Amino acid sequence: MRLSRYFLPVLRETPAEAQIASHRLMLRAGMIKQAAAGIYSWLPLGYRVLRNIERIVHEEQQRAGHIPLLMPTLQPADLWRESGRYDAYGPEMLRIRDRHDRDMLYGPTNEELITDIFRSHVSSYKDLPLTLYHIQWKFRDEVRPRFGVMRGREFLMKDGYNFDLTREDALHAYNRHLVSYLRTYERMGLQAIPMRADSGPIGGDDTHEFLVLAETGESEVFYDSAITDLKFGSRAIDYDSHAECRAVLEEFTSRYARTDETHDPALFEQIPEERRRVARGIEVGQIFYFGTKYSEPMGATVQGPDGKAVPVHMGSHGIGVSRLAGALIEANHDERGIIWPREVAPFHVGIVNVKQGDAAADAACEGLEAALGKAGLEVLYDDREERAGAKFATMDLIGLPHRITVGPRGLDKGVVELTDRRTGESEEIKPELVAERLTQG
Ligand code: P5A
Repeated sequence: MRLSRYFLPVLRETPAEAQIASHRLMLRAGMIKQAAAGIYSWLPLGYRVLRNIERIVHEEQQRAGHIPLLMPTLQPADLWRESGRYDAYGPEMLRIRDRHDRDMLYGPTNEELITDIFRSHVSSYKDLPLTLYHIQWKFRDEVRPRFGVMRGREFLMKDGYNFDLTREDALHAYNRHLVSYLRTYERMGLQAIPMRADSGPIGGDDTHEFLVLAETGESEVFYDSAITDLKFGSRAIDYDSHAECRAVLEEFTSRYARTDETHDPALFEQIPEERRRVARGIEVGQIFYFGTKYSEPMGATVQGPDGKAVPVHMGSHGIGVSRLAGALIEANHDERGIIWPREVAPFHVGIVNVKQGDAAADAACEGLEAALGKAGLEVLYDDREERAGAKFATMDLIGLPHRITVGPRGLDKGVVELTDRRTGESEEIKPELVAERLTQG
């Protein structure tokens, strides 16, 4: 992509309304634009990041055997009357009436809609287990939308729903989600710690929130510091194995880690003092087991092996896809801007031509752009008639993992400069070796 032909509305000034780094940087880097309180347009650079987050979420969901579908954002109120949540949900729900005076709502979550799909089409235990998920916009009329996409009113969520014959199978689905979430966040370069939490309006007994530690997080958390040493890594796991998934759950939730809603000071004090931590965290996901809370009132039953109809056991599982864009920046930035982990970066590498219009520099940049593209890398080439300093500042701000600086002085020696955004380290390298270097490992 040539920057001169792209749409990257970078802001020079720090926007006054932004209180935290990620919000500030997303606005300054031209990733988002507020449309109304808590409602954002995703500009091209931000949209690329959002798509990358979605891609990882889709891949990891499907690796765990979950099936994608797409449900609408608007839902009929009647389904929520069946579950009893229509009145219970309160003012966070955006209620709409259509021209025929039918009560509708913009979905804050989809337990009712998916249960309706299930009961219409599944009637035998032989079709279980089943987990369906989608990535779709939600609306919650939050009292205090803030921090940009972190607490939006309209926000993108991955929400999945499992249907199982028995409580034991549904708990396996819960454990399987815990494992797949650990993998998902780690792939994005984030450590998200599962913490025992409160189930709120979704309901149920068992629930864990996944929190990314950050000073600007909205939740207060209490944990044993030993938990931060746990790494899921890329270990192979059989998602169908109850024992393997349970073992991971036990490994990652044996130590004390709780949000303020479930914090138990007496238990906390049993941890050696030097390991006790009180900190803040960003909630990037939550998993629930709620048994027959929806299936019973809504009549989502299957015929069991003995021929009797039984309500299915369910759970739901959410990842804050749009919030993750903010959380990733909170965890990865410095005073000059964003530092994207490679897997979610909007482009892998930026090319800065320090002397636009110089025949040799232009030709070298174009050659690099073509070679890197051919090697499967996504390239942003800053070909604007701009001062080198301004180009460097833009690259630092938008945080691409690698920068290649091309100028006549280097080219005279047959080299360009390759800079790592995170470490700031630079090396001189022959242009023809760059693609190989960046695709190794
Ligand atoms: C699980 C999926 C649910 O809604 N029903 C379907 C369950 N869970 S949840 O915890 O309420 O939301 C899941 C994740 O969505 C993100 N999130 C938000 N992101 C941005 N702005 C908001 N206002 C917002 N509210 C929730 C969080 O990451 C949360 O963990």
